[in-house]
Amino acid sequence: MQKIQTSQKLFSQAQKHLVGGVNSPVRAFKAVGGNPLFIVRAKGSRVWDADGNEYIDYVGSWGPAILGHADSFVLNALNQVMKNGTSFGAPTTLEIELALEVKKAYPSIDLIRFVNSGTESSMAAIRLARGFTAKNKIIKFEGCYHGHGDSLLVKAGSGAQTLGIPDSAGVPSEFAALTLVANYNDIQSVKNIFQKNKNEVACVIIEPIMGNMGCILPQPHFLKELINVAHENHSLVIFDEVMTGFRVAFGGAQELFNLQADITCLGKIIGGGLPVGAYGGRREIMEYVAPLGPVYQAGTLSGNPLAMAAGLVTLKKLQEKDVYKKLEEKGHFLEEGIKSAAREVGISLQLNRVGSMFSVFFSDKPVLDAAGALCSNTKNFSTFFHTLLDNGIYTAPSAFEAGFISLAHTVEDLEKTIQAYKQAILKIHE
Ligand code: HOZ
Repeated sequence: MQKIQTSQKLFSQAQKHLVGGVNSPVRAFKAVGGNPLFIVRAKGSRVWDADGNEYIDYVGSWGPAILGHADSFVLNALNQVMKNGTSFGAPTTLEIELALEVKKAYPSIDLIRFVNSGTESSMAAIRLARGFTAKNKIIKFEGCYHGHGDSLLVKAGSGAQTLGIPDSAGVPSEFAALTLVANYNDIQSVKNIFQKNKNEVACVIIEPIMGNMGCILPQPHFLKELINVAHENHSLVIFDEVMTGFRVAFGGAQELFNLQADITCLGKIIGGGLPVGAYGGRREIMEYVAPLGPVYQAGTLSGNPLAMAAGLVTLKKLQEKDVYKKLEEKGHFLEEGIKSAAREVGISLQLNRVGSMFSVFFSDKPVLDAAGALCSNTKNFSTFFHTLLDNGIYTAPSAFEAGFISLAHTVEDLEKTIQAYKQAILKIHE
């Protein structure tokens, strides 16, 4: 076991001043036991904690670090831009440049609005859908997580699921009643809701590939049928691509499955590691947003030059030759290695993966929805997680989060990771 006394001391101090010692609950090690590691430095595929331990990182800042940490092109761009000031609260050319790159990737987006986080983007997208359709109800899917907006903390995944509060206290029941919950990969559940709520549903919001209940893939035709059903009912479809945007393909899940959402939420990668979110869609919908239309949404730091610059460089680098092919190769190598380690140990697991985004579920059945993820064996997850950590592998402290591979992960990193997974699998089956 590695020494973590400094992290422990820092966590004791942090708990005196910060709620639970952390600024986002999923960072706490509550579900796995022990204390969170304090990270002092990150470069490429690695992070280092306050005690000097080095880890191969699959959290990747929960998704943004697709180029690897502290990428030199991103750092150079930030250095240049910050010399001219960090925030003006006024338009800059960088916003136009980043908008153009995003539109290149997403043909479904005519107009875009940059915000500061994925949460902001989904909150605004819901308000826009309600404003545009003049309807109040929304449909979401069990286990999907779209940030911590009131309407969306209903049967939510990610930290809310990990900590056992998928329906948060503090959300008025009157709000929650407007959120109707369907089952992912179950089109009939969506049809039933529309049937019972005729002309009342403003939109369906979905992570087209789930990433907040672990990584769960859509069945063939599910998303296409979802769009058809929603449109037949005069409802909008919001794809929350905060995680999948620029991750599973340059144009996210929409490129991968050749689909177009009415509104798309983005975040994580488009900020290159700085706080950013965005929502965009067809012109006639986006023209409902102020100052063009009656749906109000604003932000002092929205589109600030540092975040725009980091995002711009990141998106430019992602357009270099074979980037997504390389990510797929790395993902495939890791997947095959972990599966073969599991076979050697003689246990069943499901490895769900799209390109560089993956999850392992200890189940002998395919995991296709939140119920499937919850049925997987999470009893020994804590032991599994800590064995990975002891072997130098940093993953999310939750059985319900995806792992992310970056362009900086080397074959040696992946080989070491496979060995660590083998140790962890052995440990929980001793
Ligand atoms: N969407 C991320 C987790 N799936 C956010 C991380 C956090 O909640 O801090």
